[in-house]
Amino acid sequence: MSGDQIRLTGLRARGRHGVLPEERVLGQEFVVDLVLHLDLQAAAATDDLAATVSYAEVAETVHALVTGEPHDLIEALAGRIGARLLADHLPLELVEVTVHKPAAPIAVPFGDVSVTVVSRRDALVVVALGANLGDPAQTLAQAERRLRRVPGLRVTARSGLYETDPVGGPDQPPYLNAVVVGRTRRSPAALLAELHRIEERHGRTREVRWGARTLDLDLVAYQVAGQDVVSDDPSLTLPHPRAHERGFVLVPWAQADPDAVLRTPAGEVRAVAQLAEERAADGIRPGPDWPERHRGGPC
Ligand code: A4P
Ligand code: MG
Repeated sequence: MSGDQIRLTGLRARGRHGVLPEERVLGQEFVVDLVLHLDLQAAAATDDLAATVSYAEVAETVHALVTGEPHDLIEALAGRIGARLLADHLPLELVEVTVHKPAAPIAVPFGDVSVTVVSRRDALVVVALGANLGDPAQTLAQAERRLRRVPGLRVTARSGLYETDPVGGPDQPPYLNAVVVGRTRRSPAALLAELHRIEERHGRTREVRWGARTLDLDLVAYQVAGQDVVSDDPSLTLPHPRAHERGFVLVPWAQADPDAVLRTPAGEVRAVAQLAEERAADGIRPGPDWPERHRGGPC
């Protein structure tokens, strides 16, 4: 975790949470404190609200949940607040929600009672790797190792290497492609920045779109609770707008995760294995084995 945080404390609202009938009728004051963990480096450098989370919006969400549907337990309220904040705000990696109930029905004198529930993001992420210049097998192997070292990303599966005919762009050599699947607490934007950093370490420059390259890393999909996060932002479109029609992504992805699903741009949720089958004849061949890491080599 980066250590960056936003703290929002003392949010007060009347709610009807509790197990006693009078608590449901009369209601009482609840106080919420939040610690939001997220990477604030981009916001600090750019002064751009889009790179962080609006605490005003967060406060309104919390207010609506405290004043809304009653729960028996403040634990449940705290968990609900955490889950909603993670769902609404992709940059959030971890949320600590403390709910105080200072007027709780306790028969002896007391100062305060509170619970703290910690909710963590655990998204599924799919990264497509491609290379057709230099030594593509070594490049993809190094890139895969670098992905394993990205903070907050846990690689859970990788496909084999596939040799694929180039799609689009100028005349160029065949590609080696692969797909890596993992779980992450990082946001899509933070992951894309990590992918770009890995590409740059392999000398990737962006001259010809769809042209030959030492390394291309695309964020193909980012799924929360089994559902694709959708973004039409041109700098980060999710799911990747061409993934559903590209055999060089679909075939390795289906091999790495046979149960994967993908939301197409038309809004249909399709099995990746089936999409892959439809594209399997598009110049996709099993490639070499992943190269062994050689001692003393660059990594
Ligand atoms: N961008 C938007 N959304 C995303 C996303 N989900 N993942 C933006 C990654 N990048 C995303 O990408 C161009 C811009 O797309 C970036 O500024 C990024 O912010 P790029 O990597 O600079 O350029 P590119 O790779 O040429 O474009 P793109 O759109 O990623 O191309 P494709 O569709 O990935 O095609 N044939 C074979 N056989 N194998 C290949 O791997 N790859 C391509 C590239 C063409 N033909 C190929 C292969
Ligand atoms: Mg790309």
